[in-house]
Amino acid sequence: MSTTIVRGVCPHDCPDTCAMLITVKDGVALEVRGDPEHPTTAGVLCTKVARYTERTYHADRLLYPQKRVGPKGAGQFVRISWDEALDTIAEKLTGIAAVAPQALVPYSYAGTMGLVQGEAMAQRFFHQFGASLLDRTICATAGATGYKYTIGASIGTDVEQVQHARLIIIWGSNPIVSNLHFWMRVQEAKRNGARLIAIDPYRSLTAEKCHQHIALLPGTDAALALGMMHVLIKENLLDEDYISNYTLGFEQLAARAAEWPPERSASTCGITVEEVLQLARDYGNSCRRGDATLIRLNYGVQRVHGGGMAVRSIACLPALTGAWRQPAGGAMLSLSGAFPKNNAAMQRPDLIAPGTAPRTINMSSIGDDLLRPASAEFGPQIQALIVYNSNPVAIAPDSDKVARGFAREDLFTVVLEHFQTDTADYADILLPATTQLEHVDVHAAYGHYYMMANNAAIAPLGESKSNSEFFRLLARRMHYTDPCFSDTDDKMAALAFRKEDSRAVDFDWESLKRSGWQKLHMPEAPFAEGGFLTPSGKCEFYSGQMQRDGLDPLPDFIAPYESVQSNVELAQHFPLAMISPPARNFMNSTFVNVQSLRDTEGEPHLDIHPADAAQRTIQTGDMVRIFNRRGSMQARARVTGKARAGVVVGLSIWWKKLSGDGQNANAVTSQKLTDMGGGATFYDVLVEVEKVADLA
Ligand SMILES: Nc1nc2c(c(=O)[nH]1)N[C@H]1C(S)=C(S)[C@@H](COP(=O)(O)OP(=O)(O)OC[C@H]3O[C@@H](n4cnc5c(=O)[nH]c(N)nc54)[C@H](O)[C@@H]3O)O[C@H]1N2
Ligand SMILES: Nc1nc2c(c(=O)[nH]1)N[C@H]1C(S)=C(S)[C@@H](COP(=O)(O)OP(=O)(O)OC[C@H]3O[C@@H](n4cnc5c(=O)[nH]c(N)nc54)[C@H](O)[C@@H]3O)O[C@H]1N2
Ligand code: SF4
Ligand SMILES: [Mo]
Repeated sequence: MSTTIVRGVCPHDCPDTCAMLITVKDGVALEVRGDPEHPTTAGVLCTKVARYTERTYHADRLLYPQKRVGPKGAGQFVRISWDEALDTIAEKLTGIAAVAPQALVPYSYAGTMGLVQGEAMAQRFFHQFGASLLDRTICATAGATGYKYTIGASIGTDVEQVQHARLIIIWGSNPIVSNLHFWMRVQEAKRNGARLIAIDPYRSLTAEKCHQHIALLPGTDAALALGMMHVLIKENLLDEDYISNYTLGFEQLAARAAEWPPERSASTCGITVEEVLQLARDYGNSCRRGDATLIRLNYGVQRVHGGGMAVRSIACLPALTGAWRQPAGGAMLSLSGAFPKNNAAMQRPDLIAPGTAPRTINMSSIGDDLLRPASAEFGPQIQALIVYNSNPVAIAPDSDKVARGFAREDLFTVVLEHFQTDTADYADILLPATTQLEHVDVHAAYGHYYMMANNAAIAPLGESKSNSEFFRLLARRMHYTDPCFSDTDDKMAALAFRKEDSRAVDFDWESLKRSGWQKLHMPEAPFAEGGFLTPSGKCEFYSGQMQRDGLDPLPDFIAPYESVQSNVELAQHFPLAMISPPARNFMNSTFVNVQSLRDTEGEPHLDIHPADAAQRTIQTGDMVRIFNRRGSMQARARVTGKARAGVVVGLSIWWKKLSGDGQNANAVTSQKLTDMGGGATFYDVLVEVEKVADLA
């Protein structure tokens, strides 16, 4: 057989959504490459996904259905047939449906970002069943909500403009790790003379390569943005014309900003007054010169109590200075709101029985909810979980509670996976899922404006089945008759975007499959002349909607739940803030089991500032225990100024069972939620660190 090249898409939860070319020979995928023709991929895949064939053909791939034989969590399984697996699940779920359908809960996130293998056939199934709904808050909802109140939708500067920017503020983002193709354009801007400023408690790989690094305390970004506003207003570094035409509530905002002189901002953020002043002046003057001035704010700022307000406060800045006028200026968080997704057709919420309103479970507090008994408020106890595209035992906060919940003997758990993850160890039925090389899918993106098609490159390995095929088969077992349960993956993909929307007017699935990608129709500079998607059509410094939602209608600083300044009592016992952002060679917990990538990361590390280490007589190479009242984990210390004083950094997310003590950073994170959007607060944590005797 000859060699063929198949067009695919990287499925991972990464803004870049790269176009892949898969070389296939005799039914075997030999190699994946970045498509050189795709404008943002530009022929480059990150090191992780360049290893996609190593992951796909990994010796540990799950290849057939299994059922549990040992205790929950021990990971002992025996092979069964698909028929037995489906019969067992259907029988169990039929019993639950008869009593309390909401006792079934889906648990899924973005293991694949595909719209077909994500929430299409799966949601149809859960809606027909009457299962609980899942609020998918684990990553981005706080920031998305804060941005929406201010800008109106997740839309921002087109990444294809970034090379023209003259000043780029990289705010709570580590693009060398998490947004490589944006970084490639930042490099081009830098070669053209752009200045780069990183705002991050950690001297990340990215911060290291910027001209300036402002190392503020975690969870204090809104205070910095308010201090900047104070200076911009006081020194009249504003675009008054832009403000009067395209914004709402400047007077109220100015009154609020007046409360934030640079001294207050600096002391809240743990930085110098000079840093606040200089940042505001650099930003304001750059805009005033008419230089394209871009803020790449990212999810790093919003995994804390005031995460929504942090994003909202930062998102006000480009409207104050008119930075949106330039195509390469403005702000980017997520661009996903530009895609006219047809969720109603894909997910069929109309299948929910009329007159019923299933409850919503927040995925960020699944630990508590799994341990919660039935009550009038909560409804039925959770009796069954179907987990796909996620690894909650490793990635959800307050992991000890999550694991205790998953260990409940009376809980029935189905896990669809590529590998026997920490979560899979708790499954009653463990099912083999296909990878992106083995199924069809259609993708939106959140770091560029292209609709993307993934063709199946190879046949499913072993007896693996796609998520959509599993839910189709289960629907048949449950005797669901709606014709939508027979839709093929191609039929669903063809429904993905609304062609009535001018941005996707020429979307055609068959031609997208052939071409691989197609750009949405978007203006070059989305808000150059206003046109915000808020109720007023303006950038809302003052948000009436927030007031109606019971929130402060103006930007404000909301202190972390856990910090030395905000929780003095707790800080006496646990004086160090801990953050656990992504390690370069992992994708959340995906790829941790790929040997070559794990070898590069080595083992779990904790970066600690020399002053904090000295107080605890910790040296580089010591094994340390990181703990608080929720739990503890061990890691190898690296004494380094990369971590600012008072903050320790444990790059993540390790599989618990592949780290020394069977724990990871989520042993110490909490289930408290953000100020808006119900998001997780992974970077709002106080811990203590001590040296442990190293038996290794
Ligand atoms: N290689 C790799 N790439 C990834 C991922 C991965 O796991 N590995 N994960 C993907 C996913 S799901 C997501 S959501 C994105 C996340 O990627 P980003 O949006 O970039 O967010 P984080 O990685 O959470 O944090 C980015 C930076 O914010 C810093 N930070 C932490 N707390 C604060 C704070 O309070 N304020 C400020 N200013 N900075 C803070 C961290 O030190 C980190 O350097 O990356 C995606 N890309
Ligand atoms: N401490 C700490 N915890 C965090 C974070 C942090 O920064 N620090 N980041 C948080 C963030 S931003 C996020 S987005 C979450 C991510 O958490 P998750 O969404 O759970 O992401 P992954 O850990 O990558 O797990 C995805 C799983 O889906 C599986 N998978 C992939 N494709 C398919 C498929 O087609 N079918 C099926 N059935 N399975 C598939 C993969 O094998 C993998 O095990 O983690 C959060 N947890
Ligand atoms: S993880 Fe991101 S950078 Fe890497 S190939 Fe996928 S989309 Fe591209
Ligand atoms: Mo995420």
